[in-house]
Amino acid sequence: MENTAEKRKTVLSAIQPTGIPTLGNYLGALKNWKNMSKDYDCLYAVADLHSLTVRPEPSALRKQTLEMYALLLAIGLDPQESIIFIQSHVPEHSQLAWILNCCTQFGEAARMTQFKDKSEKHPENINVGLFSYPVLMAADILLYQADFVPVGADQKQHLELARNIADRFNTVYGNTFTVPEPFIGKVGASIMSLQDPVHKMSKSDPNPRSFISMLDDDNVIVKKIKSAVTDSEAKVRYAEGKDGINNLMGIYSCCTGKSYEEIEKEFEGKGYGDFKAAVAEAVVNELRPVKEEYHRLMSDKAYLNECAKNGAEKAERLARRTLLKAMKKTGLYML
Ligand code: ATP
Ligand code: LTN
Repeated sequence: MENTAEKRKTVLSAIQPTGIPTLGNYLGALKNWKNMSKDYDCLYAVADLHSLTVRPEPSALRKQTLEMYALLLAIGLDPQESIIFIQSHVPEHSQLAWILNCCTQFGEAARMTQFKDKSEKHPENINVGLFSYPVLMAADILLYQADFVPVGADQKQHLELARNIADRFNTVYGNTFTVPEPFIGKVGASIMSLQDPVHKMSKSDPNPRSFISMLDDDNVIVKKIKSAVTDSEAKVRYAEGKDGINNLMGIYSCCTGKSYEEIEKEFEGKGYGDFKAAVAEAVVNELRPVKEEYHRLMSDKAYLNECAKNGAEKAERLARRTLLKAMKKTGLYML
């Protein structure tokens, strides 16, 4: 007989409230969050503590945190089904992060490419938070004994570090944490800039034509895709050296579910103009319901606050259990 009582696996992920997410964030991460919410016990957080590493203007951080929370609901995450919360509302994250800081080697944190990139880009503010950023991320994950962590390809190194920290803690103090696996979707894992398709699409790119924001108007989306960089071959096919077309094919594939082969067939004998028009239409159709729902939710702040409060309470119940276990194992004196 099938064992229906088998425990479902746990999924955790988080996104920083550093601005309206891009199509890259959506196809690389958020869309998988939604897909996984049916089959797993999912927790999704707005990582506001992580955003402090770039010292945002306080009123902007406050506003963007609520906006990001609303967007998570707008993409179709159901607060009854998944636990959706704001990281700083669950103090256990910071508490476990300190314990894990003491299980992380300086050298391994110094190897993180995101730390090196961000330090280079912002030499005026290389703070210790930026350095221990991935340790807080490990705490987010390990607190909930997460089995899978859906993220874009750029987060793989941070996930590797979280696994090493979990392993080390388990070896030194005895089995405490589940060692998490990254879940990186194949096609959307790295959506590239529309203007410079060898670099990832990023919401902090100074050129707004390089990215599509999830809340861009339909006509803006069409314009941005029309002006996307391509090549001179004028043939829709996935191949090395055709970064612009490969990227648009990836976007089209994520939005329509079609394979690269099917896309090549569909556009056989057609030019880039037709292809770009189809990509734009697919993206517009994909984002339209999300935008509508987002604007509806943003006009009901009381509902959003209520959901965030319930989410934090549910998350804290789980987090507390793991934190106490870790505290006990490390020898902290407990009453
Ligand atoms: P920023 O560009 O402002 O530094 P970001 O756009 O990378 O930030 P994050 O909040 O750091 O956004 O990432 C949220 C999630 O989106 C992560 O899982 C990350 O891997 C994923 N992601 C970010 N950019 C892309 C992209 N271009 N393609 C696919 N996934 C992405
Ligand atoms: N650093 C992540 C955001 C993040 C995260 C997490 C992702 C914070 N905590 C825990 C997965 C699991 C990023 O996407 N830039």
